[in-house]
Amino acid sequence: AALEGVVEYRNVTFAYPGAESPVLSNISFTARPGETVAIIGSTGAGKTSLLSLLPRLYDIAEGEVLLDGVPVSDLDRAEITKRVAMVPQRPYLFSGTIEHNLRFGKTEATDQELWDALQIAQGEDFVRAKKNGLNARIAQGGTNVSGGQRQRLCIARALVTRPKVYLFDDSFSALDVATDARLRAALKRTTADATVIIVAQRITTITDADQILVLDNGRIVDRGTHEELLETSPTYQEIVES
Ligand code: DGT
Ligand code: MG
Repeated sequence: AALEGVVEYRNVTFAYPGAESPVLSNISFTARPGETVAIIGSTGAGKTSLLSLLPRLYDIAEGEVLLDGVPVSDLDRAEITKRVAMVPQRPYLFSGTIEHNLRFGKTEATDQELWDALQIAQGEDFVRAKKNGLNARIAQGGTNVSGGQRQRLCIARALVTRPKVYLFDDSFSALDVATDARLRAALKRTTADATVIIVAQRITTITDADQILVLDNGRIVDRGTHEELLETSPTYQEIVES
């Protein structure tokens, strides 16, 4: 049971290179396979920074980020990427075909696997509607697809890599409520055995998370399930009401 995708942050404090004060202070939580941990908090709270420490986009000064019990600082990025897929807040597409964009980092996937990923990501219909399907061209930066389509292609790209850990950074915000709900229902089936960490703006996206971390100014100020936080967390109540 060595490589299952257990994520643990242990007393993590992090400052950007050259910055004076930390953007994250004393962050501790564990996310296990089969669980969804959601992170919520106002803009600038440190949600993206927190996620970025797992794929080692930055190294930390204090505390530990562990993947299956091993500090990520002892793993190389390629090794982490095999197990962890991050859908970034500003999903990036590069110039090339849709197939090209979906296979990024996973050349051995079959076409059927690409279509399966698109189906889960609610991207199948718009790709089928294109004359060239998977061979349709994407312009540099994905400027010829909508923001929501871009998000769905980037979610499909993550699914193609079949990771143990999924990091979704506000990945559902450009979707309408109905598409968001369909996508998450499909994701839930597919990622049932994976570890899922979701940053979200919309409360409905995270009400069924196993644990919600309320992040404020770089600190976890409250944690619990949706029901628990409604009872105990004024900060969470404020977010729910906003
Ligand atoms: P969002 O996406 O607007 O909801 O905000 P968060 O919660 O994702 O916040 P985050 O992690 O992007 O930013 C937290 C703080 O860190 C904020 O004061 C801006 C700062 N920050 C973010 N990225 C960088 C960076 O690349 N360099 C430096 N020096 N500071 C950064
Ligand atoms: Mg962010």
